[in-house]
This record gives sequence, structure tokens and C-alpha cells, in this order.
Amino acid sequence: VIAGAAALAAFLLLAAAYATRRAGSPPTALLAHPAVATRFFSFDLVREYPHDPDAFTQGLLYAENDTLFESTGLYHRSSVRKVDLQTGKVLVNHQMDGQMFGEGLTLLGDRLFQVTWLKNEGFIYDQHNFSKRTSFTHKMRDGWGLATDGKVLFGSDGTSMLYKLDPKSLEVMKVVTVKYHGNEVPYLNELEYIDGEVWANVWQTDCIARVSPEDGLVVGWIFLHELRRQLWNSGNTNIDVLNGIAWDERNHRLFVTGKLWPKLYQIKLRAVD
Ligand code: DDQ
Ligand code: CA
Repeated sequence: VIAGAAALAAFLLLAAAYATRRAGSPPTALLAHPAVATRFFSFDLVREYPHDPDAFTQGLLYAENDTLFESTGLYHRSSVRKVDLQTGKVLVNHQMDGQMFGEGLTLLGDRLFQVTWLKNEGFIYDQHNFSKRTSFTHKMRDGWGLATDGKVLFGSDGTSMLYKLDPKSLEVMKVVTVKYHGNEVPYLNELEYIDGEVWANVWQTDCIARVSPEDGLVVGWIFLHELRRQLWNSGNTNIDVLNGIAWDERNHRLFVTGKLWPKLYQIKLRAVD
């Protein structure tokens, strides 16, 4: 995972250097170009909360009144749950079929949409009663992340493609390729729609890409390696990657966590460019 972060950092530098050389101009000129005016963000920690260290977080969203919805993965351990933010306690739990590997989750209206790994089957749950459930199939290559702007669904499948899906038919309405300075950004994972952008965890990188859903351009990078490093350094050597972004739109609170992380963090972005 550390190698992954280093690889991404190296990739970012190389991509910038390559683009600069090709353009025959200094980096300032490159960054001044509106099409590549990518911003870079670090963060300030606002608060930390307990998070179930057995939750292999694959989908995360803020519900209301200090609760979250979360989808977890791994065979025989996958679940959909409603979680209390303050205590991390699981308030409602739905255990999935053992052959299912839970992935992205989002709430549109009263219904939770969930996709699964390596199957093109997804589920729709009544947010008030997880046993009221229907299933659907989708045409993404795989099921990784889900988010919504309140009208359509956004989906990721582990490639650099970002899908717009019709929530009624689950048909693909539009696909954009996510690119940073002309380079495809693969492994798009957990998603969140925030203020007109789709934010995507990039699997194995400690980074979140802020993507313009209209054209797929990366408009910002958020670097969160310090969170995983701090957990690791305090003895949590069992943790997996950063994954899980939730946005409390009303109170403008941003939450992040990771797979098997014992903590969930409220953070505030700080521009470093
Ligand atoms: N994904 O979240 C990146 C989409 C999938 C992660 C899969 C992690 C593998 C866990 C071990 C699977 C056992 C067959
Ligand atoms: Ca999310």
C-alpha cells in the first residue's frame, strides 16, 4: 500500500514533467492552463470516531441525525448496516448471502442501492427495512463504487471509467474516462458526490481524486496517507486501504475511513497548492 502511494506520487510527478516537456514550457505555464488547473489538498483533522475494525468498508454515506449507512465486503462477512456516528455502533445490520461480496452503496429517495464484487448483480434495500430487498443487474464491467447527485447514480468498476446510471432502469446513460493531464486514472473505487464533483478513492493509493463528472477531468487530488500511517504506527497493522467517503451536506462535514480501520475521521481540506 505504501508502495502504491509512492507509485502514484511518482506517476503524478512524471505525468507533470512529461506534459511540461512536451509543451516545452515551465510547470507554472502548465498549471495556469485552465484545463489542467488541478488543485492539491492536505487535511486538518476535525474529530475522530470509533469504526468497526471488522468492517471491510466498501460503501459509506451520511444518512441523517449522526448516522451513516455502510456496505462491507469479504465473502461470508458482507453486510449493509446503519451505524451511529458518535459510537460507531451498528444500529441495524443486514448480513448478505455468503457468496456475495458487498461493494458500493448509495441512497436515493428511500432506497439504498448496492453493487457487488465480480458479479453484475446489485441490490436495492428499503432504507427503513433492509429485509425489503430487490435485485438488479448492471452493465458496468464490475461493481465497485456508487454515489448519487439525487437524480442519477454514479458508478465505478475498478477501471478509469465513471458511469452515469439511470436509477430506474440501471442502464448506462453516460460514461466518461477519468484522466489527469491526459493520463487515465484506473482503480476508481468508493465514490461520493460533493458539490457538483464526484470524489473517488483510488484503490491502493491513499488518495482521493476529485473528478468533474461531465468530462472526467481530475480537478483535485486529496492526499490522506497520514491517516493510514498514523493508524499503522499506533499498532493497527491489520488495516487495509483508505476507502469510504461520506458527505453531510447540511452541516458540511466530510468523513473518511478505510477497510478494517478502527477509526472514522471527520476532516477539513486544506489546499497545498
Ligand atoms: N475491491 O474493493 C477493490 C473492489 C475489491 C477488494 C478485494 C479484496 C480481496 C480480498 C480477498 C478476497 C478473497 C477471495
Ligand atoms: Ca460514499
